[in-house]
Amino acid sequence: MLRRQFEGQQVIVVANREPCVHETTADGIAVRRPISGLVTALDPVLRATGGTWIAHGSGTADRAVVDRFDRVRVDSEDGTYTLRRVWLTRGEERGYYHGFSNTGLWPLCHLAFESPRFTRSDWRHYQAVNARFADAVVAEAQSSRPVVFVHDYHFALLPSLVRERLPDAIVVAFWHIPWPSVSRFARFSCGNALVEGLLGSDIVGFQTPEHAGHFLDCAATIGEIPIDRANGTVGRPHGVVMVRDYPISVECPSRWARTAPSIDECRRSVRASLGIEPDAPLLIAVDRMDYTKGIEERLSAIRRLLARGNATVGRPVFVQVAAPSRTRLEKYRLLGERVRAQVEAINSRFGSGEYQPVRLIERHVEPSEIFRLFRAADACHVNSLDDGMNLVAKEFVVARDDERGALLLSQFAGAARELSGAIMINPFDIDLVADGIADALTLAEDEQERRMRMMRGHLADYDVYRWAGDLLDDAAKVRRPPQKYSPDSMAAASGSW
Ligand code: ADQ
Repeated sequence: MLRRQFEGQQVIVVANREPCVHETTADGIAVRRPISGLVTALDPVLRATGGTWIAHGSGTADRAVVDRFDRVRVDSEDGTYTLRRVWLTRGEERGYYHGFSNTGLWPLCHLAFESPRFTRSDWRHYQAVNARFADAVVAEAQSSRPVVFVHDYHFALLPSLVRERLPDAIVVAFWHIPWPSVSRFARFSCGNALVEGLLGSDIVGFQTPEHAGHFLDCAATIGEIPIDRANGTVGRPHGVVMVRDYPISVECPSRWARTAPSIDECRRSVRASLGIEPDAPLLIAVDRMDYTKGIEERLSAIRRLLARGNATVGRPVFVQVAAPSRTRLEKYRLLGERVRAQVEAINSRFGSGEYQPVRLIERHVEPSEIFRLFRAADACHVNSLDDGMNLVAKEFVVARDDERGALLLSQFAGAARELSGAIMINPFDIDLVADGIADALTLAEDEQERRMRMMRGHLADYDVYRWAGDLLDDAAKVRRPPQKYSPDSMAAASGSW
């Protein structure tokens, strides 16, 4: 559908993270897939539509493989597209990425009780880098009306900057993380610039209706902007902007599940490689090492559970895969140190002989290996304190073609709206999380099957192609002569969507 829909139409994706990174190694240049929910979701979509992905060139060998236009092909059997790299100076990377985006906007948007920090210099870098990426979009555009798909909190200003220079472009912005309430958003004193920047789009997409509602509330505080809440539309000089939720998803069926060994083989080989008993109950967690993911809270709950000596759970093993993330930021380095110390403390208190209750795998793990872990586990635990969606929860469900296994899911992950077959927990209540882990590891087989079947049925209907299809399908309807705002045009536009 995507291929047909966009035949002859140029799709340009803008995202900070590139879909593949070239690194210099002792054996030459190696290609690495970065750890990012955004890349997981978007790469299969761009393979289907073709087009250009514009991203920050962050790998040590990225410059060595591009042509004179800073482009490199991304090839696979499912399709090819172009990666256009934008180079940032150390100062730009520090100010725009580590500073404004990850020390300011990330904690502003996630309710994980970390204070956001904004500085004027980071804000200037953010503005400058958004302008640099707008230059790249204009340079890559082959017509006056490309579809420009702008991703995430790194580029809130970009839609308006593109609109100024390519007024007829179809601009779709997708915000992968939560959008905060008006009162929280007010902590950033130049917030209106972000809202107005995003409103340069034709569509502004969020993960949940709640986030879309918060965004409309923030737009309403600017004044003089006509907003139709019932239809989720905002009138702007270039036309009517649609603001609504498009819950992101994963491939279903998944190529990784299709090519994985049988469940029995995964259970056997994973337990053997971890050196644990063949029938040990296994709980798996897969996260970026980020304070929003509730890793410390999970470890506290595991400690609580082990301290209770719950006989029904036997001798469980908890595998925490934690990919290093944003390690240049002290908050993230300190989190890693605390997590390591917590794991050591739990293992020395509750381990004995060969038995180590917690295994921490702190590195990049290939998707094929992650899927083996999912298939070997009795339960998967997503403990986010706040999360736009959380794809790990959905990956676990698509990995379980045996319709077994229990999902323990934070009520504060966007995925909780859809995956009603999960055991829901409040990650801030350590005792309840400990109860939830025990429940997940002892869930009756017929109940596992009932819940899994329900969630798998949902994901079969709402996979990542459906997400992109819905967004881009709505975008395709914008292929009309640019429409000026009037009360009538707003009603007409919302009716047709
Ligand atoms: P992220 O915060 O990056 O994404 P998430 O949705 O959980 O989070 O996706 C993480 C991805 O990285 C998954 O595909 C997972 O399998 C993979 N991954 C995690 N640890 C890994 C490791 N050690 N090695 C290799 N891969 C690993 C942001 C938002 C989310 C939103 C996504 C997509 O914060 O809320 O779901 O974007 O919109």
